[in-house]
Amino acid sequence: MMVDGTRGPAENDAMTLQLLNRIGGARVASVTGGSFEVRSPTDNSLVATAPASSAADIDRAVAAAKDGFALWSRMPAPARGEVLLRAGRVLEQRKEEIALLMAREMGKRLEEARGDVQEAIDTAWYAATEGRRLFGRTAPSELSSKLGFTVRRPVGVAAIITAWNFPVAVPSWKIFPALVCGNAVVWKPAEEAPAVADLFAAALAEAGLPPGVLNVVYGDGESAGAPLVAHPGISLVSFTGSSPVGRRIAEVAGRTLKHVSLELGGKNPVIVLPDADLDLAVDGLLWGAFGTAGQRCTASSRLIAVGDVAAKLLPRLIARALELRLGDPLHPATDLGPLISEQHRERVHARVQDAIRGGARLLCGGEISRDPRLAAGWFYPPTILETARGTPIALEEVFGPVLTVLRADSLEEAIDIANEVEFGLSSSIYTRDVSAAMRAVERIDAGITYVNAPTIGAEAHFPFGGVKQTGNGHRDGGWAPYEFFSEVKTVYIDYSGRLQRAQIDNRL
Ligand code: UN1
Repeated sequence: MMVDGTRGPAENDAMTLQLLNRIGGARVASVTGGSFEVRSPTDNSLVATAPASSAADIDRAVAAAKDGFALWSRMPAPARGEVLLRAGRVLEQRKEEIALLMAREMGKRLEEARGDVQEAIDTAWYAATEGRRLFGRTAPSELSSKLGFTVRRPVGVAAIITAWNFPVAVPSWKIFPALVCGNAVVWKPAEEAPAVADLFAAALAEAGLPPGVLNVVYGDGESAGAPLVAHPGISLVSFTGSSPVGRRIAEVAGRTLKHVSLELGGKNPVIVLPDADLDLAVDGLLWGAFGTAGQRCTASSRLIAVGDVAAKLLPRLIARALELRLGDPLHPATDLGPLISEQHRERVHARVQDAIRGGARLLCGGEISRDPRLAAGWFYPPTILETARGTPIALEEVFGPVLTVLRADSLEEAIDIANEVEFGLSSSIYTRDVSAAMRAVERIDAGITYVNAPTIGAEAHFPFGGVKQTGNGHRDGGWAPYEFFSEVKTVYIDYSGRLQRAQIDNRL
């Protein structure tokens, strides 16, 4: 592991943002006046203070969203789409500013932060044109002089709760379709990345989104997220985060029959067959496992090496992992920024230590650097472990730069291993054999399968989500969320001028 200079822990008040909730077009402190601090995971400098919101703030935000809904839901969908078009333009102009703040606030490398913002811009273009589609369907009626068709209607106020690891892209996947469909939104961004969320919300306001249509409430899950999900004024909940929290949300929302879309954990496998292009596989594994310091729900966290491929693949992979540089996310030579927090690094490290105690073989990493240039941040080195099937590290999500190596004798066994976790988000296979690739595509239980590409790299116009404990059947991305954020009304128009009875009249 190599090290790049990180900035000292100097605190600069001029760089500290004082955030306020955004409710009904106004920027307001929390009802209690309480706030919390957001510190950079790179150097512990103070990035922002944000309101510590609770149920009273949620009440206000939902009331404002109801007013916003009354106006916004009546605006024609193409006009709503035009606001999203303008939002895309504002995000494009602000791309660098947002990316810089993102890198500072949550520690993602600047290049990746730019990609995060670009994903939101791509989503805005898609959403803008979707305002002119929102297709219904028509079918012939079984009765004469009668027309049947469907239209899509807004649902109401959507609660959107998002994670810190894609603090702009993932909110855009949910907020833009919610808005185009005519819903109003109360958004609780992750407490680890409120400052970048505020820039995102500001872009929408600048684009001309009317007051009350997007309301933003800062705070943690217990104090702000829980009352938001439980609030009777909320009709829809869209959440990206951990599986335990997702289960709680589904339970609470189930009591009042709210619509719920959940995007949860992953333990994403990469199968490498002996015939694979190994240089390509190594490049993909490094990017998939260690990009965003492994803090992606799509991170490649299991390498399943088939047959004799491990002997050639592992030495190359380890040598390249050891070359990766930890450091300041703003420095162009940095490969891995820090983990999000001290507690998270402790959790990641504890899992690695437990795995080693349980018999896993450490191939690289696994130790917190003592380099003074990294002392102020929550850095963790790229770590590769080889372990037996069924061990905790082979089954559970780590959400850090930790790749677990498993061996299989055949493609069939590799697919069985791929499928033996509770999650099913992304997956990948490296091979030159088209039949093997297609067998994997057919048999891997996952929402996404890549062939000869890593498990990360979803594009804005395709559905994104997973099976099993990764979600509840909904998808972000592409055309899928427009189904979730709208409801179908079926319309029958009988212009025969007489009573016509379905299933009874007009029969031969
Ligand atoms: C996530 O990890 O929460 O495909 C989202 C990817 C990104 C999105 C990841 N475009 O990895």
